Amino acid sequence: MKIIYSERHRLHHGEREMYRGQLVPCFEKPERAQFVYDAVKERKVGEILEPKEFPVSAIERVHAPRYIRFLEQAWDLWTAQGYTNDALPAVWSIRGHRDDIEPENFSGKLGLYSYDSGTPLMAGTWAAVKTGADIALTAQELVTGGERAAFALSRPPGHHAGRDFMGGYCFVNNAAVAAQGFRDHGAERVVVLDVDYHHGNGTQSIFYERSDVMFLSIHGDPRTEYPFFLGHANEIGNGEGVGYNKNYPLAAGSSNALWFDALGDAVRRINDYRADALVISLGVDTFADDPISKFQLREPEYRKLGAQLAALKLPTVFVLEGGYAVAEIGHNVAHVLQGFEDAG
Ligand code: OKP
Ligand code: ZN
Repeated sequence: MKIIYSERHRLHHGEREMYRGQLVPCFEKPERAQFVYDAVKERKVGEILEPKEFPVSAIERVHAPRYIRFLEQAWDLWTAQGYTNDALPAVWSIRGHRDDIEPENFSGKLGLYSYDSGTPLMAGTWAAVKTGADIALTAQELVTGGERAAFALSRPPGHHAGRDFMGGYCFVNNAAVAAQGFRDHGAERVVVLDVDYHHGNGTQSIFYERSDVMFLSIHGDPRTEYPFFLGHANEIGNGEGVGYNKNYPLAAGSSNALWFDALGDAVRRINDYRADALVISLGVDTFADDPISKFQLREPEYRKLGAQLAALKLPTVFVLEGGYAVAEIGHNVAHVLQGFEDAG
């Protein structure tokens, strides 16, 4: 399959995130994409291409223009106050407070458009994030054009980013951008399947009221796992979207047997939906040795995942999400992609 990659992800390199009351080194770091690049190259998973550039309007198909304006301008607004360190929010809008008036104060703006203090923003964030969306759109365009599959090797990840919010290391929802790209280029029904350890709260919220993009997610139960406030089994969609959202929250520490039961059910639903295209939010923080997650997948499971996705026989875009066991992340991703390719 074609692999889309750019060095520009390096422009985003957060120093510290708030974790358990302390600022700790960021888990989401440039080495992640480097290791994935090295592994797919060494294993000859496919030809590696640079992304094309797309207009910001393609991103605004799933994100609020005022939020995107904020991301574009954030670093300039922050440095205009004399700061040179990464920006991190410390105040947020909560239930019953206003979200319709963007504060003039930068901390107020940042709080309006975010929901955690683990997602630092710096000088190169927007450039890296824009390139990530271009990578997802390039992958989608190739697959729309007839490629069986493509891998969007982008970072930072995207599945926690909603229509107008950042969080969970995510700014622009690359998987949602790709799914919407499929819709805008002829696909009538698109599926986003999220296999990252964490619930794809951003993706779910973007498509929650829609039946043309079905969202399914297998993840650590939000009762104990990040992002805590979304991802329960009784979230089935709203309005037009009722029946087109499916969550598989699994207890932290769940067995691989349980994980594949969920995947089997997801595969059945995707088949029944008769989708025209498939987007996989491919996080490999489901890995047994991941430092911040608690599932137990390893190489055989990653290959089996790839094979079961191939059996759906759909035009497929893989988008990189999480995975923090940095030394192994590349091989884990490559095992999924090779499992997919080997299954034909
Ligand atoms: C992003 B993705 C560890 C605590 C959790 C946020 C996790 C975001 C995961 N610092 N912080 O889904 O892999
Ligand atoms: Zn994750």
